[in-house]
Amino acid sequence: MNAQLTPAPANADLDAFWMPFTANRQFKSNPRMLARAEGMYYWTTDGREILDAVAGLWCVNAGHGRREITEAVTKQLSTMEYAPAFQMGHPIAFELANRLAKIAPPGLDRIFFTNSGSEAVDTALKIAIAYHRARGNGQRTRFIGREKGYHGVGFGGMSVGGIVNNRKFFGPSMLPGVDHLPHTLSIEHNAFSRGLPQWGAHLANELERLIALHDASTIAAVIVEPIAGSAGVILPPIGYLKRLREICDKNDILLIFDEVITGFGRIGKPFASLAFDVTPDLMTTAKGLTNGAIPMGAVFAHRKIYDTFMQGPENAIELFHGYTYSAHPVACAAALATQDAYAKDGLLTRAASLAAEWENAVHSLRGLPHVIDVRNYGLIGAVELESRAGKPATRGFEVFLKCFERGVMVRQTGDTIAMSPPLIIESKQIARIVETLGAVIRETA
Ligand code: PXG
Repeated sequence: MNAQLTPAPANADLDAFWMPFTANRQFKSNPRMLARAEGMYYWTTDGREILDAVAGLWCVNAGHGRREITEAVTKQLSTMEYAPAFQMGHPIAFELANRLAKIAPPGLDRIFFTNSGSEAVDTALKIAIAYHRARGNGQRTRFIGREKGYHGVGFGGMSVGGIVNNRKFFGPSMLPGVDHLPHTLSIEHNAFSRGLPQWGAHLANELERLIALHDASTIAAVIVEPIAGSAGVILPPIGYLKRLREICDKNDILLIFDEVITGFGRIGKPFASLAFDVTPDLMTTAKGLTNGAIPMGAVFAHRKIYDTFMQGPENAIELFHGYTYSAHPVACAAALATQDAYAKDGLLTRAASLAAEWENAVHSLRGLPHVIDVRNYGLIGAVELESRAGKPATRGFEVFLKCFERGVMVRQTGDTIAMSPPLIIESKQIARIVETLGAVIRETA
């Protein structure tokens, strides 16, 4: 097994790669290099086995090294490596859209392909504005996002997002006309809630205040993650999403769910909107769409939105938007094989059967030193550690590093440790993640 591992580059060779969302100097002084992956595990360049508690970055839902995906990608590469999707088509793009339409939330059966979550978000925002314009409401251009929201890093996603560090360095280069709802994280009211918190549905009513301020006639859409991931796992209080839906309906405002992390089985249903029984007008996805194997995103649009665009001269392009790699054949092949794998192994609902065990496991960390909250839903978990005075995020980072040294890869944002394992996880691996994290937290001052 070790014979197949790629050797780590010499330290001097690490300079050229400007790493994304990474402490480059820290990393390059002590690199953590992954070389191979299979099932629930990575192996480092020096041959250590690492249990993957985050599905890569919330994307490898069917586990690593799925042979059926590799085979589909290989076959597609050797049959037709690329085909344009502008004024041309290729069969598996339509096949994939039809497959996705079958598992989509009710009515959201028109699919636009992108290459990432960020592009899916920017696409959804543009569709929202153009939709209102097509209905004669060209003044509806504002967006309402949410504090602590993460919608990728394009200018649109950054603007509707609410993570301070992702915004403050980029000055005034934000979309104009964006406002934000308050986030729903309240450790004061909801610490150690199991599943959805009881307190906080009323925070949705803040949307009415923003509508009163800007007037509904200026607002195109509200965009939220049903469960926020990047900001450290923030759950919707019971009733919150339904209330947002009601207010949007009353005011003819589109509701966009960003399901880049919640999509494809993460919380025990194909999509969070199905789990929470709230249907948005547009839904953004990526990550689990291809099991992370090939970059791809998709926007699911309600049929009424698509139909609104299908007017005017027959030969007119209805939406002036798209990417060279929209519906890339290799990505389509990867996505189809991924959907087959999910169906074959029942992965789009497997998290539901593991949720109680997962919940008990992560909540067993309650009571350990500095643990101020534990949050969970489906196969998502988070442990919030008290920040060290004047040194935010250092405790979280130390815990992340020590877990990695002991062979478990978790994700750290600030002082929150987030977990989102592949949906193929077994009981003994759940136990190992929690034992390792618990031991590390116990010995981290
Ligand atoms: N929306 C949401 C809700 C996301 O979580 C994106 C959009 C952007 O997707 P792309 O494919 O452009 O990265 C994301 C991405 C983390 C983490 O640790 C989360 C993401 C990316 C990297 C790290 O929580 N989510």
